[in-house]
Amino acid sequence: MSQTLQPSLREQQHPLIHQLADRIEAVWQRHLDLSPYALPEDLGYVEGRLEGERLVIENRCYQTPQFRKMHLELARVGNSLDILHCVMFPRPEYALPMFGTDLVGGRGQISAAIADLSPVSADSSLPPGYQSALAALPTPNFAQPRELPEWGSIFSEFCTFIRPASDEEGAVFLDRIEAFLDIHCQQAIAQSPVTDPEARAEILAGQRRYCTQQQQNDKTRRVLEKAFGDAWAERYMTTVLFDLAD
Ligand code: BLA
Repeated sequence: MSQTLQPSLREQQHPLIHQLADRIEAVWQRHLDLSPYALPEDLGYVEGRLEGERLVIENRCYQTPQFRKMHLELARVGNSLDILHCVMFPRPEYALPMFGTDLVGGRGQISAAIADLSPVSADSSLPPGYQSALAALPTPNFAQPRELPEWGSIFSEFCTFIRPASDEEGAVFLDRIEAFLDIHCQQAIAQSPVTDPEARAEILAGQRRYCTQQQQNDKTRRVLEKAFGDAWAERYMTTVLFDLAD
């Protein structure tokens, strides 16, 4: 019997998720020297059940000279929940912020669209090159901005968290995230690695703070716990979604 090729998950997902996934990978390929990054072998493609519905998770992971791990995850629960999650983890020798984005939606509507370049320095400030490039971007006025949860204190002043109110707003959000990524890749490839062990320790501490806060997102945890159980969710959140360099 001939094997049918599975269509990629993104083709079944909300158009905004599909488009953002394509754009993230295009920016990465345009600027960076990508090599594969191996996830724990049982966690590349995962299927579970959530309240009788099928939960599918598809992960793509790369690394580059500047980034320890660049993770793009697409997930779908039955026909009711669509998720895109992406985080770029710089190597601890690079004083770079964390890029992260999460799009969550279902039944034709995206309810949460968030993206940020989050600082890891001890004083929680972005490097000057990021500050000026981000401040020079247009600042769109979205009709439905959303309030950050308490653990969201890790995000920068440029964090964009909205419920897109229309297709036009979705497109504006996509352009802004692509601009974040362009700036991030350009800044990253122009950086020299730090050699001072104290500087490296500060970067690692900042990344640890970021991951510890993100692990407190109960909305993500609950979806994973319901589909896969508490222990699996804990392992997934700490080794795949928000892990730390050794
Ligand atoms: C919100 N994340 C959510 C929500 C769900 C998930 C169901 C609630 C949607 C809503 O309030 O409208 C679920 N997200 C997931 C799951 C995965 C995922 C299951 O990524 C992975 C399998 N989250 C991130 C990153 C950021 C992030 C990188 O993974 C930001 C850079 C943010 N997600 C984020 C925030 C919320 C959210 C701030 C809102 C939380 C709240 O309102 O309490």
